[in-house]
Amino acid sequence: MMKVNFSGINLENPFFNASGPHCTTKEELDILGRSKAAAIMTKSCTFEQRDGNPEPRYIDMPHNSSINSMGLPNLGYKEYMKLIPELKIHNKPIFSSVSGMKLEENIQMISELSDVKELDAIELNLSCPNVIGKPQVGYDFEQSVEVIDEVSKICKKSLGLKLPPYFDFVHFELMANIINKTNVNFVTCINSLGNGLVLDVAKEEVVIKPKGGFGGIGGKLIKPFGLANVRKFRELLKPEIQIIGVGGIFSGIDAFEYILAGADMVQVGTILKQEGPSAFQRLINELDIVMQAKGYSDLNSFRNKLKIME
Ligand code: RRO
Repeated sequence: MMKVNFSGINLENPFFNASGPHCTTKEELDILGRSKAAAIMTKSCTFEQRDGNPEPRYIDMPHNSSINSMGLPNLGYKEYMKLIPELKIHNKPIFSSVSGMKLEENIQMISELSDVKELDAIELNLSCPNVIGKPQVGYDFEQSVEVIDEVSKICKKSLGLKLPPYFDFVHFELMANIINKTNVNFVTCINSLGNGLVLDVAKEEVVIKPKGGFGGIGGKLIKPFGLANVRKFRELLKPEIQIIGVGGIFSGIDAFEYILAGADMVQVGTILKQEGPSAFQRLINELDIVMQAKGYSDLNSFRNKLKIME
């Protein structure tokens, strides 16, 4: 009833984890494997292992939202190359998120990951907001053309791009035109809204340590931007490019909205951090209830069917 075909793979339901919380270590990834998530995504990897930024670097905010400046803590891509075959025991598609500091690193990591036969897809992260001195590639259109061109030449897996949130129609069009000229298979919209600032009024202080308190905002607060990016890219991208929606999905209704706006699959970040992997079963149940109430027997019955006013 909730089956999805994504990049030629059949999945049981449209939910899996966003690259971010609960997907860095083998233990965390195995727990995801045993959950109801339809696929497993690994934390964005870099060339070398990284400890990330100083703590506190993640804080829950009211209204199921969050701020983070993790700074890409991860085991390094070689370790994920070893882990991926072990994760196949869970019999789920495996996505690897890659976030090199330089083009050469992305090329090296993606060409080596392409040879891991148990890996199904690569999500190239063009939108990490939290590495000091490294602007988000997805906001630099010239650099994006170069990276996407080079990477898509050597990637032998289904290739996706994790995009930052865009706010202006001109920028949506610029990025969609770049992507439409390549053989990218999917885009993931959106990463956290970069460089928000959250304050603790009692202490008259910022709530996270890195970057003077500036960090990526995730969760409910950013859902309207996630929906807008999915909707706009669905309008502008070639139909064969699939879309993963992410940003503020806390309920089956949120997931319904993303699919109505055009998403093929959906990911969860903040709710996974706050509720843990049991969230997947709850989300599946809730989406099922919405679909039954509306009389939809599958996701295609309402995907990308959002109405606008004449
Ligand atoms: O690790 C992080 O600080 C981080 C990354 Br790579 C990202 O893409 N998005 C985010 O909110 N945090």
